[in-house]
Amino acid sequence: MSASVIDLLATEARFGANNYAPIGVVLSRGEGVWVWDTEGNRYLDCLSAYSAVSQGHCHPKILAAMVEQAHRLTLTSRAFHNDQLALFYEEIAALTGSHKVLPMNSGAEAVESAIKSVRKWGYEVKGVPDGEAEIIVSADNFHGRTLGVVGFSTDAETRGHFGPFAPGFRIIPFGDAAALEAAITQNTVAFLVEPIQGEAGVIIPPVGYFTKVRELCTAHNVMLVLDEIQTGLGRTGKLLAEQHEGIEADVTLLGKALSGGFYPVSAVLSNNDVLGTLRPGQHGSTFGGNPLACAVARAAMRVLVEEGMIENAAAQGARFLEGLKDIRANTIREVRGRGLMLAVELHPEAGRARRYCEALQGKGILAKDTHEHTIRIAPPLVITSDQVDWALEQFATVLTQDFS
Ligand code: IF1
Repeated sequence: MSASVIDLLATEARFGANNYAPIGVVLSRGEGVWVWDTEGNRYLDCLSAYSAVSQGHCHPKILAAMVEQAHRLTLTSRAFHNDQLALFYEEIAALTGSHKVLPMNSGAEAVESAIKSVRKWGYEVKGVPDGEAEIIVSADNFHGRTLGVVGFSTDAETRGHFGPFAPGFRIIPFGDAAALEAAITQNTVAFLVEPIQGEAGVIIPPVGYFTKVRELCTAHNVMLVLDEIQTGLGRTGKLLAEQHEGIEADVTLLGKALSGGFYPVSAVLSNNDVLGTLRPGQHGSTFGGNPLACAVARAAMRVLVEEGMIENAAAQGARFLEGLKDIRANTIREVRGRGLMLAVELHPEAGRARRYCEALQGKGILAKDTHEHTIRIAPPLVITSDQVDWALEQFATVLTQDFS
């Protein structure tokens, strides 16, 4: 590392809150699946900013939409109308088959907004006694970092010493429909769940789970809220991960790739009257639905569809998964994934996943460990077969080493 890079790292350490432990690479440029560090080394990005850069780094059409809009109008607040919001609503509703849209900024804000909305729906439509609404969530969930959200996390690191927390949440095991049925009461307003658990290590529920979940939610008038912030917009090889089981959520949460990584844009989408319960003054955000966000999101959705990225995610994801399964290495415990949301779980004796990610960096690949023994792989959806094959060669080399 050059002196200037060491200076940057020292300055970060000196002034920054120490809430991250990044891999030791300082990035300064990106294009498509590639990123470059300050010394000009090129890497294949196998994280895509946790799936936010699904359309590839600095996609030229999203960039053009952002620059054009930034020259015209960036922020009006919702005290006035702007000429982009209606078009954003129309296009996201058409794309996802939703009826109502609530624009926010971060993923966690979309989750908070959904919690508020389903509680309100519970009191005003379902008839739950005021203050009694219950929301069911899954163990090992990850829905963001805000106080409301970490309050129902089961991860000690995520929630430790941040309490006291809001009541009204029940936790059940992920992938267990009988547990859902047992947890539902007359006061249950919603089941909030990720279609595939990301942070937990790309955990795919048993086949048929969501079909059963849908049936139970319908039977008990419970809103099914799918957090598709990570799985949505093509990441799993379908527009929405719910399509793998042929179901429809009542409320869908999108974020991350909704802006192609240019700008924080999130949305709550609802298929029924959940968002219809919100009245003026009851919810909002200074930046939510601003013209710059809307213009960026419109372009991000357009290129995803027009450039065949969803189909490519399905095809390249299958290729990547097969290739990973073909690697004969006794470091590997399990390989799993759907579309381009993949993970390699290492045997505990193989050593920490972090060490393998650092070795991958040496081979020109940036990937991120999660939970000690899992390497998460989520490249931009524009990755080509040749790039997948090249990545697989690097993974094969690194995974056959022993860092225990
Ligand atoms: C970080 C993980 C990914 C999410 C789901 C809501 C949010 C996220 C399903 C909140 C955010 C992130 C945030 C990022 C790490 C990351 C992550 F490792 F924690 F699990 F992507 F895999 N719902 N996920 O995955 O969205 O408020 O961040 O916009 O650094 O904390 P946000």
